[in-house]
Amino acid sequence: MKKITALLSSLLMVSAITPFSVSAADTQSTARLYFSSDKNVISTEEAKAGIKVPVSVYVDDKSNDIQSLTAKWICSSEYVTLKGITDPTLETEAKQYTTSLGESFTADFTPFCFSSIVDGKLKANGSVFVDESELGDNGYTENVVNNRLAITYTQNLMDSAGNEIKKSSYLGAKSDEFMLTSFTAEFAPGTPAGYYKIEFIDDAKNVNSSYFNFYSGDGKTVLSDLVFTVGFMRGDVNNDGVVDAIDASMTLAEYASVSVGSGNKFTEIQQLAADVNIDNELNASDASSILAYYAQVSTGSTPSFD
Ligand SMILES: [Ca+2]
Ligand SMILES: [Ca+2]
Repeated sequence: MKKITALLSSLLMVSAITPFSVSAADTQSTARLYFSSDKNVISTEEAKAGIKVPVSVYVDDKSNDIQSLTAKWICSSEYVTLKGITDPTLETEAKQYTTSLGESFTADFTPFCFSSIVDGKLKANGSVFVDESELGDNGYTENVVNNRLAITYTQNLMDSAGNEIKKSSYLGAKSDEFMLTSFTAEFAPGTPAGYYKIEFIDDAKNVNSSYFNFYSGDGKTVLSDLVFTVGFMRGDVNNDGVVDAIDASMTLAEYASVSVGSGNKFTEIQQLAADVNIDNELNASDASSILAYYAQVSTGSTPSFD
């Protein structure tokens, strides 16, 4: 146990430092595509009955430099179906919206971040286009066969001289105040316990990739996948509703026990909950990730296992 405690404290030191590390000033354009879902943990009961989970797609464009973007994503599980992608040009009932800057506007279609407010009204300055092979019935992608969805935007706001207007085309003060699109992840009745991932397709050499075009500089693309858990909470090994140092310690103890041939003591569900890097193995890096996650929670930053 002494050895484990020592290991744990060295892990704690490493993980406590990591969240605070600041990289050198980056002159590159940077942007991150990510999913947002109110619900990432699905209970055994919910999975038994089947459940529809709404998911939104956002872009965090720190450099405010994206000219166009394509986002494509997939879920490879047979238990999950992606459907109902929101078409930004689809007309709905007119509604009143307010941005973080306090500007009010009326929109008769879902506001998305590649928009702007002109004369108090929402104007879409993006367009939706997809590869011919990906076209769905509604002119946007809903490729049910491959369980893959995609959406593409370009900005094309011009001033009176016909020059492209830069850095003015997002709705709101930041790019990720309004979503790019939304869809539904449908979990089939009887979905078993486990991890379920919705992943951005990111093979840059493949035409079916997610990518950004930037106004200037070399763009850096960050794609953050979405992980659902069914029947447990990721990292919560003792199932007390929180992820903390106890979970990390238990994971390390289990790893040590297996390493010295004393056998596996975790239940199947605990094994899943502890395998936070989802590689079907339990080791010190899982314990370290759990601790790092706990450190992020403790410092008030948004925690992430990825
Ligand atoms: Ca716990
Ligand atoms: Ca692992």
